[in-house]
Amino acid sequence: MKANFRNGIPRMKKRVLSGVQPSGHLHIGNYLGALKSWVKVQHGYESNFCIVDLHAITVYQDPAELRAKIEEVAALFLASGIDPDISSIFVQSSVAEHAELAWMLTCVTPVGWLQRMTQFKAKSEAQETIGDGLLQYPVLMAADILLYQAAIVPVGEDQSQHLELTRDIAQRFNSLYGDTFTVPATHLPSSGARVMGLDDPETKMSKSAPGAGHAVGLLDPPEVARKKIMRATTDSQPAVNFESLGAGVANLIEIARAFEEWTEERARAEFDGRRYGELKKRVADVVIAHLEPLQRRYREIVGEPGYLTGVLRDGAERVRPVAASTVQLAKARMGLYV
Ligand code: AQP
Repeated sequence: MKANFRNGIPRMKKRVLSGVQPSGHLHIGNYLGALKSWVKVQHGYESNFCIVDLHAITVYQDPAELRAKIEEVAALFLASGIDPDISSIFVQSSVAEHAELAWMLTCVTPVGWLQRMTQFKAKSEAQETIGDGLLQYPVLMAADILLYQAAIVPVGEDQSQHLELTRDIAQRFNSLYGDTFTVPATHLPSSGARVMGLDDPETKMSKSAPGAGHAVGLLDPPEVARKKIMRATTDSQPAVNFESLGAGVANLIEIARAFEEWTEERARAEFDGRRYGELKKRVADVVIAHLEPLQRRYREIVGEPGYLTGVLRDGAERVRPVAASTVQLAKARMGLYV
């Protein structure tokens, strides 16, 4: 493939950047909203996927648990099908330029833009004292993306507002200091972009939400996953009616659709008229059929001494030159001493 150049940095393919916080155990929402898309896009783009530990510490994390979760998330990237021979998998804090660029971007970001973020409002409500990091979270996210001049960012729908802000920050920087950053596009999956909690279909499925029946974890044993799905909140109707789907039933159908990549017609044929007990049983079968091979691969990966450490080290080494070039360029554009 012919190389092209942007600001003197050689490019072979357009880039993708996305990440997951090691802030809890990953769930099927993280998989359907993000990881599943990453596995697809990695074949057409130069792909960088990171474990965003600097984002996770915007709320308190137990240090020993954080370390373990970073490794768990990295192993789940691989078990989901991210191929380390074609994609770079790395830990955000291993590449110092993320924090360096974040500071430069903080200085061009009006505080009002950050105070409007719905995630900031929701997460700060639960805190006794609101750390500045929670407010700055989307600026760090913008740095993650702009550092690699990413053209697309595959995420779940909850991150759309942060992506919009990333574009605003890139455009503001480019207009103040000259063309520096690629303005990235959001890439949402056609189904599974917003998986809702099983216990409360009005709230997004989330790693950090309390409640044993809230989320199906990617590492939940099959019988645990089945029990959670069988207990999912539905409504008082007896059977599925596509003309008036309640939120809980719609969520269960969406989960099965997203795993199986069914069209709406196929989903209708599968579920219309089914009693809720049957619907749940079928959805549980679908979810378990996808989780079992993923969990097998996960066990193989964590059972191979040194493998994960090597993948993360190689990934960080691969992305560092691009990160360093972008930071040098941004510093030069701003008049900092280079
Ligand atoms: N419920 C969801 N449905 C679809 N996609 C989702 N994502 C998260 N929840 C859902 C997508 O998963 C990726 C990684 O998310 P994150 O780690 O950056 O944090 P988040 O978006 O805040 O996800 P959580 O699970 O709710 O974590 P906590 O509780 O720690 O905040 C992103 O692409 C996200 O869109």
